Amino acid sequence: MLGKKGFAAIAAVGILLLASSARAHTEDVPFVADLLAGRHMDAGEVRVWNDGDNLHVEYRTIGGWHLYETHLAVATSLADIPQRKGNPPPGRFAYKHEDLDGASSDSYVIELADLGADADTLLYIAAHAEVRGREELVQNGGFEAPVVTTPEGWDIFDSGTAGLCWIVQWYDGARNYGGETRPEPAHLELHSEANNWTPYEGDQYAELDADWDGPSGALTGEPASVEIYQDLQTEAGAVYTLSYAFSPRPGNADNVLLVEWDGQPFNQQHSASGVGLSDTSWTEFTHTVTATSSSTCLSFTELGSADSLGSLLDGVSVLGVEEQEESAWGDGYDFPGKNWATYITYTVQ
Ligand SMILES: [Ca+2]
Ligand SMILES: [Ca+2]
Ligand SMILES: [Ca+2]
Repeated sequence: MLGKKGFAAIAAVGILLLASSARAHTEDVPFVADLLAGRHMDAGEVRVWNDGDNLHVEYRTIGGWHLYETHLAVATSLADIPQRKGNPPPGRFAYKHEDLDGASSDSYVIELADLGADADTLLYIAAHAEVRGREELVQNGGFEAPVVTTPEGWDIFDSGTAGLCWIVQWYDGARNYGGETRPEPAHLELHSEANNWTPYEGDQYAELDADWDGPSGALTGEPASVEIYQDLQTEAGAVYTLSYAFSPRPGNADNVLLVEWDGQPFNQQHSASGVGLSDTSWTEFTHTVTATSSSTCLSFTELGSADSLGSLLDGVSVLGVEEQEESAWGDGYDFPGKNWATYITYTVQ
């Protein structure tokens, strides 16, 4: 049972939440909601902010998604967003742009006075878009998560770490080395600014001959080659574009990367020496692959000698070949009807 202290704590949390939701949003630091296509695909974002006179709503797409139409409803109560039995028909929204022809952004500027809104007014915003794009099947293909924070610019992460998304298994090599036993679960090694080497994309990439004890550990040269994989949701018979970037580790002679897509016979090996390199040397590979079932395992394995130094991998992507047409909504709260449309709430500052 909650005592007085419990209620006081809840009240304090409520005040904190109100305070944070009322934090000033600007064009540089807008309120941001995901733009979800077909309910679950991340197609971009909806950004909301206001100046003294106007509400600004901006759609932005990412990753090969494009805008064809946008429809926007803004009201001071949920009931004032057009709905039929709790289903919002975008065609009846007050604001619309229907000739966007594949744009990657679209903006609305609406006078706050027209909305009957001033400071502290809570607005209900239904941001809908018709988009076309290709779904990305790989999660964390750029190895941007988890973020490396060590001063050495590299770190190891257990298979199963939140955000890592890849399953990691040790590959080959001894279970004992230097008086130590190989740790479980296996680790994936991520680099951010290690040795000032350049990622293929973003800020981080992976090394597939990893490490047992991390940047503060005493072991060097331990056998730490890994296989990493994801089981992708595919469609039997569907064709996909698989791409990734490989670099030898600078200074390391023996880097051998095996790529396997189990939906069809596919087995690709890349090897290169990093001797003489002072920075990464990325090569992007692109293959057309076919799925044979509803689940396809995509895996990358270090086949070089297991000694903590090996292949570097970044920019892993699997895209559907065909563009899909989808409805998309700024992700927030569900409308009451039997639909997956969502609305955002935003407090005017
Ligand atoms: Ca990356
Ligand atoms: Ca080590
Ligand atoms: Ca190696």
